[in-house]
Amino acid sequence: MLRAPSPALLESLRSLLGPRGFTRDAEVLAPWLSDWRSRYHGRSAALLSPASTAEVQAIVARCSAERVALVPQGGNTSMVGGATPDPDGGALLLSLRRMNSVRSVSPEDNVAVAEAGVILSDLHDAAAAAGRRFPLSLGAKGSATVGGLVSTNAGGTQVLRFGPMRSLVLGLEAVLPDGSLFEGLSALRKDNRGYDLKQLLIGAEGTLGIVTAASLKLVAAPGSRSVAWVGLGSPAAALALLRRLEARLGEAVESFELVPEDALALVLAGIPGTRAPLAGAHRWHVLVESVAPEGARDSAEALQEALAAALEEGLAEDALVAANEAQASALWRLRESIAEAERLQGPSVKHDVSVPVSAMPAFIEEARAAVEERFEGARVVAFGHLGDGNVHFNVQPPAGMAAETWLAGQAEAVTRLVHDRVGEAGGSISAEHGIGQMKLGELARTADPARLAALRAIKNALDPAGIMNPGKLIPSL
Ligand code: FAD
Ligand code: 2HG
Ligand code: ZN
Repeated sequence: MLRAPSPALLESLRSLLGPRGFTRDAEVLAPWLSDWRSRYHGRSAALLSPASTAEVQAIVARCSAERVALVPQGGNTSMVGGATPDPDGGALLLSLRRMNSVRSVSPEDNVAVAEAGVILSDLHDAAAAAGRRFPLSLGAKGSATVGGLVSTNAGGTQVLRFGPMRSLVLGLEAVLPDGSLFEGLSALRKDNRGYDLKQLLIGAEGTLGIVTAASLKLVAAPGSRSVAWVGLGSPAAALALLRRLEARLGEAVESFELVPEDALALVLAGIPGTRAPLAGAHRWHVLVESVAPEGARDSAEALQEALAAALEEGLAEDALVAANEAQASALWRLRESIAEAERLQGPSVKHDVSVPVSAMPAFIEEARAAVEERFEGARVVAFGHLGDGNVHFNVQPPAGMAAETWLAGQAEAVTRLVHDRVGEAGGSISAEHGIGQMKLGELARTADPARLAALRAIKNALDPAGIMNPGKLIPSL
């Protein structure tokens, strides 16, 4: 049974952390008590911001002794309410944002060791300064932290080539729910000492412990990179184009992102300074990024040739290869702003789903038709990581209808329909955002009993008192 923090515990944490590490000021707490989309609102008696692993250990040991819950938080960009405490106010909010140093970058080992609070774009900069690259990126890179990325097993726009966080973490340092320290911060590429504990913590959404630092794989910085925007007729044409480009360019193709015309329209209407990349209209678009190693032929020439061949073969309708870095960034901005443009438009029912890559084109078309037929006026915006078999299948209310009313009445049924289709296609209801609090019910409804039993058994073994991020990821019995 969890308990609310006692005045004595709060006082002991205040003196442990000092004024920079402990606050009960409602104004300071407010932005961290709601999620990025403002779908969830919680309360907490205090915000704890430790500056070191030792402080995290002391916090966890004290909270564990008193059975007080902790909600770990990084940049608070979760798409599933994973970092928002419950409204009952019983849990303390534990921010890792002050633990933001890149402890080391080793170009020889191709490894960076970064604390949990390091912001992704700062990690990119630190790797670049050493002539290396951390090959994971996403639209929230200016706020999302290493701890949050590890704990959600984040994906993003380079999974096609490098995999999600799970393939990029070599080691972790983490405070376990009893306050003990898991010192797994190695740079080893091989380590077979039984169960891989770091892999349990990756994607655990803060339910098994607090990640305090990670050793992360780096790769060589590319000699050149090229970005193209392509207009085409269907998701099936997009997938055919991807396979064609891979045949010609091989592993040089690092990103392949699908953008429907309605998502592009949302961005152009809502995000200042954006403009349409192609002259004509196209039902679907993709953003392609390809690279070339140092000393090799410039990636733009090879991409240009491959796209010219695809245009001739009728796989694409139009294509533009960015002429310079500014144009490349402008194209990426169009893709990375979709989530923000959608948020500005109003609430939608979000689904972050994966199916086998080959099944994705049919899934998009058929699930869209099914939603639009059953929920009159509903608008589907399906975009994202086509090459990974993962799209964000988001459904907006009918134009002119009060969003909150529509959501309260229809959201659950829309989600069931979409997730049932995902199940029929052999897919997953969470490709990269996690379960958080948003998908607890759907995980319980759709997962097989063995999966749920194993999740609960692991949780009980490592966190028997249930103090780590309660109400997230693990459906209760
Ligand atoms: P938070 O939101 O603070 O936390 C996320 C979860 O991790 C919570 O459950 C929290 O309790 C836990 N947690 C945080 N820090 C720790 C820690 N140190 N130890 C233990 N648990 C911890 N995701 C993708 O996968 N791909 C995308 O392309 C993508 N694009 C996005 C674009 C935008 C604009 C936004 C807003 C989000 C996007 N996301 C994407 C969501 C993604 O999950 C987050 O951006 C990121 O992984 C979370 O990092 P964060 O530091 O904000 O974590
Ligand atoms: C992306 O790929 C993010 O842009 C956000 O994962 C997806 O807003 C979404 O649904
Ligand atoms: Zn995504």
